Amino acid sequence: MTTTATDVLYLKSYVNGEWVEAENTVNVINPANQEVIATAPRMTKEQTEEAIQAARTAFDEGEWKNTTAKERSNILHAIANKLEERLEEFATLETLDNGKLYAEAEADVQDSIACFRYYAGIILHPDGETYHVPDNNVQAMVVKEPVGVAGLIVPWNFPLLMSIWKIAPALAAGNTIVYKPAEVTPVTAFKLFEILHELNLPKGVANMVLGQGSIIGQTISESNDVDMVSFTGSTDVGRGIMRAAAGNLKKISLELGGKSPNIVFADADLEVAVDYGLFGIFLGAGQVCSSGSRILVQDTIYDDYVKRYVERAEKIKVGPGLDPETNMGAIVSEAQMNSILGYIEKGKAEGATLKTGGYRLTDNGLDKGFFIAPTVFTDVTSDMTIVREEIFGPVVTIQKFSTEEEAVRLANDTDFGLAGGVFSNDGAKALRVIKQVRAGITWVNDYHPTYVEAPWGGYKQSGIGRSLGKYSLEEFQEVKQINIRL
Ligand code: TAP
Repeated sequence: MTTTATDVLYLKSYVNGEWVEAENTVNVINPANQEVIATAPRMTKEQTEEAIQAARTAFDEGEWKNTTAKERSNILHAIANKLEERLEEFATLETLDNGKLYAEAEADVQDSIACFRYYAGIILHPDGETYHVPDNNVQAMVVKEPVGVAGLIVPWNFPLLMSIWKIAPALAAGNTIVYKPAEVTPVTAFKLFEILHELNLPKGVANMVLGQGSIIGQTISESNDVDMVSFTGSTDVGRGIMRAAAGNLKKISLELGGKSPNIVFADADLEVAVDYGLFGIFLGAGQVCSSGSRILVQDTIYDDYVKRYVERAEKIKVGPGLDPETNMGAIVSEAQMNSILGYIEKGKAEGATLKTGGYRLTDNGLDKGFFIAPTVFTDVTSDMTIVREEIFGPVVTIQKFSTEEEAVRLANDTDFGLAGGVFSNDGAKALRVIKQVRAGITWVNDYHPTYVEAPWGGYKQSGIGRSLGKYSLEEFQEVKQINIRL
């Protein structure tokens, strides 16, 4: 396997069944070495509006919404099959584009395939209802229908997987889509649309617009011709989308940021808790919405936990994602790296103890890429910036608690509510505590596994609505009552 890209790819957008270019382009770089791997068009507001119109016409006048569930299921299976044939190509490109480990990218492609197959299956399940009304001469029922034109806006941390989490249920439900990947990671999006093009989806059903969020994402969110927006990204942009969506009261689904607690009780298996404490934050170099970025450890084992944790963090080998020796990959962009380094400086300035890491790595050939050493802070207080704000990088804080009540209070002392973990060998206590954690995605004696069958999303400022499972399909559906006089 090579560790660099060979050919520069020339990406295009995809509108109404045609490949489309733009006047301006932007270079897409490999964050492990800053080599240009692709050039991508920067579409304009007008071009975005054309894509929206294509989706609108395809929904209102095209045959798509009258396809049977079985026909759409077959298309999703066909996409999954093609992705499977090209798994290595997709995983390699994802690694080059995003900086993550090849093994992580490979798992993302496998999860993407599973997601297409899941929605190909679930769309065939009975989903209507009948209900009783106080009139025997009326047959009453509920049916599900597509929402219409769905705008799908995704971030750069799981470029392919976050896209598929939206595209699969949106198409399964019979919507037409206008999809915008993050500008820094558009490569696998383009490759996915090669597959959709080969499969001859009806014109206008699936449109992809490459470029800047402030133009394309904003246009989609404001458009009166878009019926819903499904967004994954930062809480601030999510707030803006909610405001923009108010124009035509479009349906919204927001998967936003997190600052998730990972609680370790003294009766936990310490090695397991350290393992998952590390995996919880250093997977994807901490650029994961559900990262366990606040570890809370019971006072009687605190010193031991911190010692073992720091020793293990210092053994993590950071490097290019395609190098099989690497345990943690690059930061996605220079801007993101600088933002993380800024948080580290704030942590130091506000009085936290930096136990390890805290700097950009430049030795051993890493100087051309964006790499940060795994970083651990202790002696933190709940009012510190590094405890309150999502850093989205390989930076963890380890805080001490003494009682169960204090653990719950600290865990919930955040504006976010995306994820959380509890480590304990007392099953009743673990369940009691996890039930009190105000978050949508939780684990006991585990961290991060994600199942396509299960709802994914947050409480509080971590979002509105749920991805995955039957829940996501429902996000992309309207519910209609039909009453028939007999
Ligand atoms: P954002 O900056 O919010 O960007 C997400 C997407 O929104 C990108 O495609 C971006 O475009 C676009 N965007 C930017 N400005 C916009 C606007 N005014 N209107 C509409 N769209 C706009 O987030 P990010 O930095 O890519 O990703 C990191 C964040 O995503 C973190 O907060 C993380 O927690 C969150 N995240 C959450 C989840 C879940 S499931 N909750 C999963 C992954 C990530 P460009 O960047 O291309 O300009």
